[in-house]
Amino acid sequence: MTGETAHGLRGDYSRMRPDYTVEQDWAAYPPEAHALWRRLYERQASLVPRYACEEFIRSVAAMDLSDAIPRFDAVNPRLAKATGWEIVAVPGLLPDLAFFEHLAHRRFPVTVWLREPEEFDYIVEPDIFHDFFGHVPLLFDPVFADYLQAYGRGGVKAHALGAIEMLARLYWYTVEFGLIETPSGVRAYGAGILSSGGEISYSVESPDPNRIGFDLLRIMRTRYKIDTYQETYFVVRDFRQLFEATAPDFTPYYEQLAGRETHAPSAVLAADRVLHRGLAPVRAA
Ligand code: HBI
Ligand code: FE
Repeated sequence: MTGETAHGLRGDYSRMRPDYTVEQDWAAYPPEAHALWRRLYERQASLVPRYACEEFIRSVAAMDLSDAIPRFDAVNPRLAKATGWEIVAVPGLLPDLAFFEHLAHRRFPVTVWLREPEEFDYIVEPDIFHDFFGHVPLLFDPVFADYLQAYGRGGVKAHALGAIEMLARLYWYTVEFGLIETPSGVRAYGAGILSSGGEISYSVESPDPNRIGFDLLRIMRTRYKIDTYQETYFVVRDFRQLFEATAPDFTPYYEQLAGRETHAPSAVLAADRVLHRGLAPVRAA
């Protein structure tokens, strides 16, 4: 994703506005798309109570997403009331800066198209199931919602400083693949995990991957893989820890990290707070 433009991506970018938004055109989804959504929803909903954090579980239950592809205009008034966030419809992946500008203004871009039935278990680009089911529920949590806006503001700044790569790693290991400590053990809050049929249980209970305490600078130096389950997950104590980590200006961090070597996705370091050391941290999805 990093540094790419919208060129060559799946989705119809021909009718978008300058800020990359489009109309959702809910009436145009065929019945088969709603049927596929129901199957995707059913599988994930059966896993969420065991593996997701409490905030996510509560939100999903309140949203009632079981019947059909959700309408953005139906959820937006409730979201606005809860946290002041809004969902905007987009054709697919956005250039980094356009994406960050939306987050910085409390707008979450959600892709309008749904995957094909053959992609039930795995999809490379984010579709409406990943974006909506995975990301939207936590926008109802006030602290997480503030974190995501702070991330967007940081992204706009990082873009100007040429430091997107470090910030993209933070997004990856928190918003997409983050774990959180809870009274019932480690649970998932990352959208990439929560929208995946296989990685949701793998991330939380498999002995294979590392689970390491959240450390901002450590994460910004850690590479990631986009085509396998993660070899390492970073675990936050709560969403406040995330929000507070993003409060300072990152500019000195980027200077400090510039030119230093990066860590492999599977690395465990002497300074890590290791919650679980992976037994087999390399494995195909
Ligand atoms: N666009 N629609 C969409 N969704 C994303 O999650 C996304 C994006 N563009 C860029 C991007 N993510 C990442 O490169 C940044 O978060 C780093
Ligand atoms: Fe995502």
